[in-house]
Amino acid sequence: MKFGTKTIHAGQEPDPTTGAIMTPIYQTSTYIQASPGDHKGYEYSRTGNPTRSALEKNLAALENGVHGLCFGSGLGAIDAIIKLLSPGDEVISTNDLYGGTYRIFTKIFEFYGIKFHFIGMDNADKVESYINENTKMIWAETPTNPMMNIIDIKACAQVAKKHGLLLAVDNTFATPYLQQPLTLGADIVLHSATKYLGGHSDVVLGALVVKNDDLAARLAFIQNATGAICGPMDSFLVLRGIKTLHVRMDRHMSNAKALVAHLNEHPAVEKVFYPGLESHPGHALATRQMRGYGGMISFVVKGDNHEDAVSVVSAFKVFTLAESLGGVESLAGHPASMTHASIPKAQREATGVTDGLIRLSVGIEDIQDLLHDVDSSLSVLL
Ligand code: P1T
Repeated sequence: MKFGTKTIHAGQEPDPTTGAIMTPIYQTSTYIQASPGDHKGYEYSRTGNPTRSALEKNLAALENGVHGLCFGSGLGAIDAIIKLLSPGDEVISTNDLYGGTYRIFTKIFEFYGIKFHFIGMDNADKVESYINENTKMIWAETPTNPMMNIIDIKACAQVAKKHGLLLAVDNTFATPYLQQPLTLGADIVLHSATKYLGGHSDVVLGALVVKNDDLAARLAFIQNATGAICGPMDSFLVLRGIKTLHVRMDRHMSNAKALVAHLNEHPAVEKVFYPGLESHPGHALATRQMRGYGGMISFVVKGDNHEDAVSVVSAFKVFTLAESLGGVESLAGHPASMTHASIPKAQREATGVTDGLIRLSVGIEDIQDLLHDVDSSLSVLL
């Protein structure tokens, strides 16, 4: 099946008992056993639930993987990945990443003896230079949140293979429509399905997809043993959202393209970060690695100061000032004080997350309204 058919059909069969076309919300915690161990494939909903299974199969197909595993949030999924490691193990991670990922690494897992090296991942040789005998994993997020840097998945996968490491890729910003990390050699792909996969800002959910059976079994053990699963209603909402993923992404991207062109010429804007811009350092790589450049844009207001950025994000009328991204509605955020506030100021500024940076999650509204909103909000600075 092609991608736009998989979104609608993969992992989903008409319900065997009623013929219902849509996967039912199996709102049950447990399942009958005729005698101990004699059941129809499900025994307890932490271990497995048919609505969650349909979503897990669907995501495995979209990512060209074999096994999907769903969790109560993107961070719940990240937590499961790091639990593959032991005290003393080391991870090389991009230094430009979602603030909550930085927080779970430094405030939870460092306490359990895992060491993280946060580095710029513009070059796979640089990644390789941080490897020592304790290194077990490379952690990439691409495009990065919020600076829209592009990391070469194939080159990182080669380094990971050479040294026997796992490569985990957070594919939240790209979605499997634009980029399939497993096909490029990654071992684990991670999603905050809260974002584009769900697509309607009505659910929090996380997902992993892998190809390797042993790795899947270890992750399924962690999923069941630590219990950070998602419920059937939330699984249903993400399954429904995914059916329109490819259609939504095309519109997110055409709207983003028009906004980028406009912002790039705007007198109140200092710099625009979008991999579709030819001036973006990751443009050539993004063109090779992705089907399109996505719906996320970051930009710095002229003068790069906190007050001006806050006045602009507070003036939006169609864009809503809010955490999160990837929904049909346009959202604006101020990373320094919102999504990336958990990263120490000096460290976040070193990666470009300055006080004047604004992040836009471009929705699928009419582009004229979005352009008008950006213009009138930026006019407070002119
Ligand atoms: O919010 P949750 O579903 O737990 O997913 C965490 C997460 C993981 N990875 C990336 C790239 C993310 O952007 C996120 C969540 N991000 C936001 C809430 C945000 O506004 O950036």
